Amino acid sequence: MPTLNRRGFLAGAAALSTCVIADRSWGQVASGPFKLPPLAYPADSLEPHIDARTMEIHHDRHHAAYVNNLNDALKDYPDLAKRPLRDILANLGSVPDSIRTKVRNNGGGHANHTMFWQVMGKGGGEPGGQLKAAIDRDLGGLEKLQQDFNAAGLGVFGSGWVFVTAGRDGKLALVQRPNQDTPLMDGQSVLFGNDVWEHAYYLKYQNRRGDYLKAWWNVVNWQALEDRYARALNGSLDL
Ligand code: MN3
Repeated sequence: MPTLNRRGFLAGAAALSTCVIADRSWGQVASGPFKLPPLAYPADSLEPHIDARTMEIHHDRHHAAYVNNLNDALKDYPDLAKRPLRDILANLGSVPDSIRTKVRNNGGGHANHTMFWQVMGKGGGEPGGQLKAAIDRDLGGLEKLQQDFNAAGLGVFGSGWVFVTAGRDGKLALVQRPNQDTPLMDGQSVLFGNDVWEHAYYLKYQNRRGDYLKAWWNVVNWQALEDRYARALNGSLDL
């Protein structure tokens, strides 16, 4: 066993306790009773591409409603409510008929928005490392990805999402989903996605969804995406 000096021990213990706290708070996001995760940055951080008012309403009201409705759907099913959300969504067939649609819509909404806040931030820059290599290999490079992703977002009729999924083998794929559906429902991992519900952009962009889709790339947090990609590869990426 390696000998640790006191400083090494304290640093290790501090790292461990930070880890436990992070895991505990993540547990309340990712398994029930579900909690609304706070935004990790001020609501005006994504200005001018996404305005603060849109972020406040989107997070504090829309996402909060998905969380509340999900907990409400599960209130009479304590065993189900304790399961990780990822597990529930990947096995919607085992959710009782009477609550399945409510769990699909609101569980999907909670998972999608939890991901969404994480993949944004004071953006800029470009993908690097393994992620850049995967984008070049599977999606034809960043420029082609952005074109195809924006076209897919424009092509969602009504409300929905456009996602890039990551397989355990690292392979990336572009997919659309209606409503609050998510590739998690097909057992896939979501690297990132953009919300093309009108509530995500209407205050600033009105009906110009294409302008919103283009502007959104300015707030993509590439470092967060690289971290998510590393977790997808080692099987620890959750929502
Ligand atoms: Mn939304």
